[in-house]
Order: sequence, then C-alpha cells, then structure tokens
Amino acid sequence: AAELARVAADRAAGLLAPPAPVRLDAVVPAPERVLPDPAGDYALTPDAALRVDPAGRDVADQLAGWLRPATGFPLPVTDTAEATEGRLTLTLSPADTALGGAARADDPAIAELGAEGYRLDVTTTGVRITAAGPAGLFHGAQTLRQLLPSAVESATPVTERWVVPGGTIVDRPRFPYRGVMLDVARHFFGVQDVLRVIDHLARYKLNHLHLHLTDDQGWRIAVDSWPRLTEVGGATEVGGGPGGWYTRDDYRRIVAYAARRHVTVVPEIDLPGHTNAALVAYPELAPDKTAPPPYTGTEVGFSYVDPADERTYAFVADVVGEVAALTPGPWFHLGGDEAFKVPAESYRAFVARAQELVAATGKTVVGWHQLAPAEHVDGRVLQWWGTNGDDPATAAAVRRGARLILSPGNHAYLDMKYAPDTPIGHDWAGLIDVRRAYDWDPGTHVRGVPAEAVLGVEAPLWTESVTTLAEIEYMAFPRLPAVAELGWSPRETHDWSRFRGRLAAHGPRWATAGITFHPSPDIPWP
Ligand code: TNX
Repeated sequence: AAELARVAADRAAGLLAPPAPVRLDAVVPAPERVLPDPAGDYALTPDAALRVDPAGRDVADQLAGWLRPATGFPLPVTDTAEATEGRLTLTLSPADTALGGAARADDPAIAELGAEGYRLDVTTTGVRITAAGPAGLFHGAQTLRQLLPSAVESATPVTERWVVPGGTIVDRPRFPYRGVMLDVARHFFGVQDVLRVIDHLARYKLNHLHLHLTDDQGWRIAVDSWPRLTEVGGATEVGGGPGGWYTRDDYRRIVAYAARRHVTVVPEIDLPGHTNAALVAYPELAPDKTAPPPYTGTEVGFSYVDPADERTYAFVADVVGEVAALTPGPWFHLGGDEAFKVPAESYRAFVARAQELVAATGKTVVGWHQLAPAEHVDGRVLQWWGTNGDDPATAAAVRRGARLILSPGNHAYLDMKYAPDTPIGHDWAGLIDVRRAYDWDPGTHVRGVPAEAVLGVEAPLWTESVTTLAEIEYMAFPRLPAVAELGWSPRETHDWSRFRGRLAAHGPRWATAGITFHPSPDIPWP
C-alpha cells in the first residue's frame, strides 16, 4: 500500500509539475518578428471564451475545436458585438485601419501583412489575433496552438497549466505558394487520409495541396464524359493492389475541407506521358490504337497519348474542362514530365495546345519544368524538380514570363530516403536528411531565376513505395515543416541550429497527436 501511495503521489506530482514552458519564438515556421514579454504570460482558464468578428467565426470555431479536447474547457465562441467577456479575441482589421494603441511605431499596419499575415498579442489578460482576413486569422490561430503546451494535442482532457508565453508576434509569408504534393496514383489514398494530410499542411501554414491524380498505374478522378478512366483505369496500383478513385463528390469534399483550412487544391492530370492507365481504358488514345497491359510496376517514361490524333485533344479538352469545373482554385497542373518517347517537336506542339485548353477554362497552367521549351502562355508556372539548380530552358522560360515553384529533387522530395536504412523511399536524388531538406534557399536556387520569379516551394511525395497514411507521415515528418519554413519565413531567420531546436519541441506534439514521424538523429528531441 505504501508503495502504491508513493507511486500515486509521484504521478500526481508529475501531473501538477509546470509544463516545459513554450517560448514565444518556438514557432515553426519561424515568424517574421517575435517580441517576447516575460511579464505578459497568459494562462488559459476554464471560463475563457472566444470573441470574434462575424467574418472570423469559422476560424474561431476551428480554434475552439483544437483546444477543447485536451483542456476540457467549454470555450464558447461569441460575436465581438454581443460579448464583453472573453480572453481569446480574433479581430479582422479592415485594410485601411492602422493598429490601435498597442501598435509599436515600427510595426507594419495589418493591411501590410497581406491576406495571410497576422499579429498575435499575448498579455496577462488574454490573447488577441488581428488580421486583414480569415486566412491570416487562421495562421495566427495555428501559431497560438503551437504556443500552448504540447499536451494540447491530446484527444482527451489533460491536467495542465495552459500557459501562453507573453509578447507579440507579427508575421507574414515570404512566398505566396507553399505546398505539398501527394501522389495518389501510384498508391491510392482514400478521402479520410487526404483530409488528415490537409490538417498537417495547415499546421505548418502550407496553403496548397497538389494532387497527382493520374499516372501509369492508376487514374483517380471521375470524368463523366470518359467513364472508363476510373472504371478501368482506376482499378490498379503499384504492386497489384485494388487501387481506387475519387468520385466527383469525394473530390468536392476534399476541396471544401481544404478551403476551410485555407488550403487550395491543385489538380494534376499528367500529360502526355505517365498515361498507361488511360490507354488501358481507351486504346484509341494510344499511338498504336491497342490497349497496353495494365501497369503495376515502378518504371517511368514508356507511355504517352497520341499527339498526332485529334481525338487526343478532344480527350484533353473534356478532362481539363471537367476537372477545372470541379476545382475552385486558380491552378491546373498539366504534368509534362518524362515523356521520353515523344519527339521534342511533337512534345512542344502537344504542350502548346494543352496549355491553351487549360487557359480556355480560366485556370492558370502549372507543369513540371519540362514544359519550359513550349511557348509561353499567360501566367504559367513551372515546377522545378531538377537536382543541379541549372537548366537554360527553364531560365529562358522565366525570361518569357513564367514563374517557378521550387521542388528540387535533392532537397524537397519527401519520397527520398532520410538515410541508407530508411525502410521505404527512393534515393535517385540522394539521401535527404532534415538538414538537407532545410539548408537551401528557394530565392536563389536555380541559376538565372531571380527571386521575384519564384512563386514558392512545394514538397512532393511520390508513393511508389508508400502504401499507408503512417508511411506518408513518416516521410513527411520532420521534413514537411522544414520545407514549410523555407516557404514562409524570412530568409534572415534561416539558421539550422535554431531550427533544429525549435523543431525538436514538435516531436512530443506529434507523438501526442498520433502522428507518425522519423525520429531523425539530426534533431535534439527532448
Ligand atoms: C520522377 S519527379 C517522377 C515521378 C516519380 C519520381 C520518383 C517527376 C516529375 N517525375 O514520376 O514518381 O521521380 O521519385
């Protein structure tokens, strides 16, 4: 009994021990400006309420939803107009209004923080997040979530002192485009898995989810005018598994869930190569008009739709039209990589026509940087996945007006192994430990491409060897936060030793949230 009592007392002491204090500068990605005020710590208490402007209501509801399970507090959400009590306040500041009395002379006005920036003030009496719009409030709310003890990630109530460190954060992104690509073609991932990945993006202020929807091994998005694409082309995947596809409603659900988290979905239909699944479904699209066998291996570069047949362009127009109509975001990704069997001249001609078909839907063309030699179309964006930072064709396309998304294979690829003993993944672009994922600069990475032409960064996850949500998470954590920081944080904050320290504190968060991660030896986990 004495032993039991001692154990119980130890446990209680453990529960009551003050949490490891979170520092105001512990946020990932690093904020633009952090002004700690050690005298201003705020303790969230059971009577706290959230007050919000009507347009920020949905963000406040989400924030309350993140905080209620672990705290067990009711955290009612009320309109700023009706309630005077409340310790967490989310306000939208109209673009022409400078900050009130709390503003320091050298602070940018909220309007200057843009659509995604925010200001967060923590004082002994409460927390205030101010932004020009809901996206900024949302990013501010994610910052607040990181400033609470890691136990906030618990799905059930925890006894804890819910202290938020005092001070002010003024923050906005370096680049407007910050993304992750998920290959749902090599292995199919259901809607629930994709929604969880969107939550992971949102934590780290990533704002684009690029879905690689089609490839040799499977076609994953329903197209009403070409139903066999999914009925036949969707029924395979790498390794011979059952595959799968998204119905129009599935896709709408993904898009809507992402939108609520201020994430834009970028659909990719990979053309003219990587199309074996489409050719199995519709042999008329094949150069020799015969159906190839379904493909469940992992080679690339062997398939292509017939660039010499008008029927192919009708197909592209139908597919692009339907997928664009389902997609509220401004982007449409045409793929364009590894069409090794298509001669350069017909490749360029095909791409030029396909780009026009995208433009006709009102979307902006995105494509892998192999699109570069094709003629320019207004606003087009190339996605750099090279490994040597040097490609004259890409630099020339940028001079003609293209912008660039940086996904260098040897830094940003989430499917590369961390180390030789990583159980899944590739190594064709080298091994990518956390430091390698972090230590590069998107603004200066490609020769001849000025920082002004860089739209942002994206971390692609190809899934030839990735078969489960846990494996997605294992490859993404902790490299996804590293790439997110390159996309969000000002270059002046770039510092490997400080980054690894900040990142280390996220391990317990992931563990508590049930997120699988690679316990990289690069990081001084607590
Ligand atoms: C190259 S990167 C590909 C993909 C593969 C990937 C594997 C790119 C645009 N194409 O088809 O899945 O390598 O790392």
